[in-house]
Amino acid sequence: RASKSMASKRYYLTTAIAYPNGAPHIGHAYEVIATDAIARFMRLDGCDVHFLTGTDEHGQKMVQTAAREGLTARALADRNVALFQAMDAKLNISHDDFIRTTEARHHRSSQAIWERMKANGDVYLSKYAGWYSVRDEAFYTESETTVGDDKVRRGPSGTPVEWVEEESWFFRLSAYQQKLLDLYERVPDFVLPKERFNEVASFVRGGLQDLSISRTTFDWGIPVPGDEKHIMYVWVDALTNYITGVGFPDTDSAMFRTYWPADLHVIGKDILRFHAVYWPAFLMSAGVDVPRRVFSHGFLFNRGEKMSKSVGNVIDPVGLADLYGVDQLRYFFLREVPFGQDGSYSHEAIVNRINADLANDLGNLAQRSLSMLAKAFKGVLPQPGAFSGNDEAILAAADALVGKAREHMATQQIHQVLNAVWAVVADANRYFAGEAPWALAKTDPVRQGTVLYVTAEVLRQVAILAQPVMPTACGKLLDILAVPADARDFSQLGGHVRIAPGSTLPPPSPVFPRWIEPATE
Ligand code: ME8
Repeated sequence: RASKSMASKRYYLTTAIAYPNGAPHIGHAYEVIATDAIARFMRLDGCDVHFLTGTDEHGQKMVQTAAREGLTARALADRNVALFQAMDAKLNISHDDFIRTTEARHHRSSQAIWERMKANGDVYLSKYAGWYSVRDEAFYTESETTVGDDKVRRGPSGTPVEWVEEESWFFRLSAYQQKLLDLYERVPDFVLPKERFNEVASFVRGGLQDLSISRTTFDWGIPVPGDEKHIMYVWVDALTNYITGVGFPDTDSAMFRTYWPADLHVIGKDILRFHAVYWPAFLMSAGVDVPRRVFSHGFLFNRGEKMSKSVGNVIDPVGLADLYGVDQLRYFFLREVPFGQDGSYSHEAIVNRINADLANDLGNLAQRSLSMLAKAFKGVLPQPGAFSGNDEAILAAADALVGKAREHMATQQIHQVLNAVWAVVADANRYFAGEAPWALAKTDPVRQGTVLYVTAEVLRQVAILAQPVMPTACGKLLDILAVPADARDFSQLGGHVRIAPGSTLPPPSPVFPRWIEPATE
């Protein structure tokens, strides 16, 4: 990692913490890849980044799955957490911390937030009687449920609900309606995308009921301080991970003061209500600043179908990365799916991106221009002659990229960053074809050298900008462009720095191989 400078802007971002009741699926991979690309982008842009991910290990879903598998919840968590960590390593995720909610630091933190909410008068004992979905770990009002033809009562997400009736501690969520609406008013991009924000705001305008925040019928969780027969509702403890990760309850610690409030929580659309309603309400009650933004990404479907074990199309993300390549998979997810919308993936769509965008557009341009350089100039980047109008135009397009990328990233439009970069790659291909440097070897070697120089400079800026999405492949491309390791961040973009003439490039090797369909019997 680049050393953290005192002057740089700090940036704290998180993923949701996954339930380790099973192996990680494609949705988990998608979320952590997207968040990783944002983290890497902010680091390359000079920020002091803290990136937290982890696992959400308590709750009834874990207890039920463990029982079905003949394990303790703890053993189930330990087994699956290892799979999440292995996935993160495989996918080249650059998180700074991995939190498990079963850790002692998190118990302390959860009990501390509870005590603060209670001291503020927002926590009281009563009785809960209502519907609960174990799969969603969520309480639903009767009117949110429906009974299907199969006689099963289900919640709004389609998961079965069961009747729960027990003594419970409650959080006075009803007292936060106006405060939340004020927050939404004050911070108009508190939730992105905008359409999701509108849904949240109208839900809150519809009125808020107090929230049951403890359970007594199982004991896998964090005990309620002072009333140990209750354990905390799993979402109270889960959301709190975001402050545990920066040292809560030690609010005077350097960590907490540096990084809280979080700049960005990246989560899926199914859990937006927890993050945009409950979480800021808990924090306001506890006297802790609210996060700056919640970004709700869409769901990934296999060829448009919802993934589920029963459909039998759950695909192991580690297997996909082995098959297509880690950077190829990262690129596919982030280019193919507009961030914030649902998307689908299929073998054909992945192969198309690998071959069209990576192997053809970027890979061929690099390979053709750099092997011509190796042959005609012995790998030494020539001093360019005077730039023509075409040279100036393509350089200007490359120079403008960093500004566009920053603008898109300010609202997490990762796909737009890639769209902008690949628009310049397409321009550069047209430029290269139009200038036909192969034909200049005999007639005008200086002009040939200039075209190759300009192409190498465009490739340099493209490779630097695509690093957050494809760290390994772009690192390789920058290696063969002989760009020093300390000259690969975004301060090197925009045109005030150019690739150094006279530098010797190592022999080029293809960075983006074509996908060749294996022969079938
Ligand atoms: O919800 N496509 O955990 P989780 C894209 N523990 N994203 C998906 C997805 C899909 N098909 N399926 C799930 C939980 N996700 C809680 C979070 S945070 C304090 C606690 C996303 O393992 C989902 O939206 O069910 C969520 O953001 C993340 O994966 C973890 O889901």
